[in-house]
Amino acid sequence: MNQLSRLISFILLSGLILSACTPAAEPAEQQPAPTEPPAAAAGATEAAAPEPAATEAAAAQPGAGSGVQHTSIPGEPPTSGGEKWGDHSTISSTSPVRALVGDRFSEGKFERPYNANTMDVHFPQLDIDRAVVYPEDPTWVYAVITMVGRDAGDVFSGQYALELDLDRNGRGEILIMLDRPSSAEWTTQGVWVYTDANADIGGVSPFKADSAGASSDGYENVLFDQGSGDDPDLAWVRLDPNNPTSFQIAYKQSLLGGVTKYTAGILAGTSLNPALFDYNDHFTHEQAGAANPDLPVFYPIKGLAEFDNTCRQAIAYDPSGLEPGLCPVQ
Ligand SMILES: [Ca+2]
Ligand SMILES: [Ca+2]
Ligand SMILES: [Ca+2]
Ligand SMILES: [Ca+2]
Repeated sequence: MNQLSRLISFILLSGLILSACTPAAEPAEQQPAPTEPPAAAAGATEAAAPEPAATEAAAAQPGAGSGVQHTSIPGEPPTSGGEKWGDHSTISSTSPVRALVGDRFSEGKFERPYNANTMDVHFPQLDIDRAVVYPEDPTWVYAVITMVGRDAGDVFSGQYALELDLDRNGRGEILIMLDRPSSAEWTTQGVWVYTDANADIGGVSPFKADSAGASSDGYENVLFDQGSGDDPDLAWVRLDPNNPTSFQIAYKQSLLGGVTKYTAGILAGTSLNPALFDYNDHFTHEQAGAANPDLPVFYPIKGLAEFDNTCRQAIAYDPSGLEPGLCPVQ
């Protein structure tokens, strides 16, 4: 081999070594995180515990939904009328670490705004006090949700949902979900609208715990993601300018597809997972636990904690009384 061919061989060999080494030397590609939905939405495909770390959702939220061009912004909710309903609270109880009323897993009633197992921390920001829905406006439906309070940091550090049952059979069709409402102005940030496109929520019996519902994927369809969707103005949230323990939701009448009579319920939790509706079809009673010590086999709350819901309120009609989960008719 002469000098020239040795040089060429050296160059070729060097090139081969370099090209072989180059890919391995490059750092692993970073996953683009900012567009990821919050933990609750990301968990939609997982039948996991409903309490993914709230701090993960916080990291994902800022910036999401920004830059959306809005053309229709909600106004002021009415100050009178509306469909009102209340929920239990244990905050005034002289004996904490329990909820004697309002928590009945087998019937889909939850009153457990406490930490798991010890139940010695009460979360006022997860304890629903009352709600009102104003269905009269031709464009917007307004809902005002009042919690027992804010958290120790004076914020609503939870996730909240308004569940709508358009055909009043107990199986919800629409879930409007909020992640830690904090804006004084109407915003679509932190607002999602889900639908149950394959109508599999509730198992055999809506509101009743039954294992047949465990295969349900819950609310699997994302109709609206913080301003992304066919209608960028579909659903909004803001803090209630008149009450520090309330926040307000506005959603378009058009979301209801012409339905004017339906039922609505509220849920609150450190983290809500649209895939786990109905919650009592995705846990056993043993796993979920109970808030009432009168059920010693299941007490205290375990896998399903930091969680509250309300009965279903009839919106804009007189209920028959047969609607599953219906609030007591007054
Ligand atoms: Ca409550
Ligand atoms: Ca339904
Ligand atoms: Ca069920
Ligand atoms: Ca579904």
